[in-house]
Amino acid sequence: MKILVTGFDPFGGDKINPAIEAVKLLPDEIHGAEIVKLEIPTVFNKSAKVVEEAIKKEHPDYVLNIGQAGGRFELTPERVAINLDDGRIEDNDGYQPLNHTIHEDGEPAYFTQLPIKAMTRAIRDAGLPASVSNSAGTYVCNHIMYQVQYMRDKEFANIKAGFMHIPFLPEQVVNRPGTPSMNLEDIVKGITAAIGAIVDQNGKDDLVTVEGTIA
Ligand code: PCA
Repeated sequence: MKILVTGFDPFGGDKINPAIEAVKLLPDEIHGAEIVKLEIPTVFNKSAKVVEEAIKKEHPDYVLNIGQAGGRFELTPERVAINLDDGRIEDNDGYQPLNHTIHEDGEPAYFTQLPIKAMTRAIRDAGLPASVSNSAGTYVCNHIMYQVQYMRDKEFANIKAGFMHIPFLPEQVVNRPGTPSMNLEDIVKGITAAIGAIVDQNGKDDLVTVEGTIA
């Protein structure tokens, strides 16, 4: 089994993005699955082209995109991607779509094929905070999650794909009082546990457990 794991580059004035830092530190093999790591730009559309090329080259069974969600204190596997780009800030190419439909011929939303509850459970079992999230926002993270689902819908039907958000690193919150963070080692541990759950749950339905929050 092969799993393509991507991490975004820094954006929005930060010098570092925990997503690509953590992805770089993942083991090359998790529960017997080969892990292919890829850095992608925090840029609408271009990020999707980079992932599409990697899918064509690597033929992964699973795609897991990782991104930073500054302000969250848990690792949060995402349930759903919506057909909307609405940037609070410009992307790294200076583009800021507002109220923009990603694909006119795409579904309004796509649900992930990843076992998000098993992933959340596995992260919690590793001793780290996690919960299922029901919104990946409307910036480049939701965009890439939606784009990979759209590719799956139109072209790569056999792929299972999804997204996980991760918190800031401690060094990013030094001047952001009251903002949660998680150290890099723990983020890597949490992502590794989540990927382990993807492998273990392969071919089975997701767990039927409570792994979310109220919101
Ligand atoms: N987080 C942003 C985009 C890149 C990243 O790491 C987001 O949540 O949309």
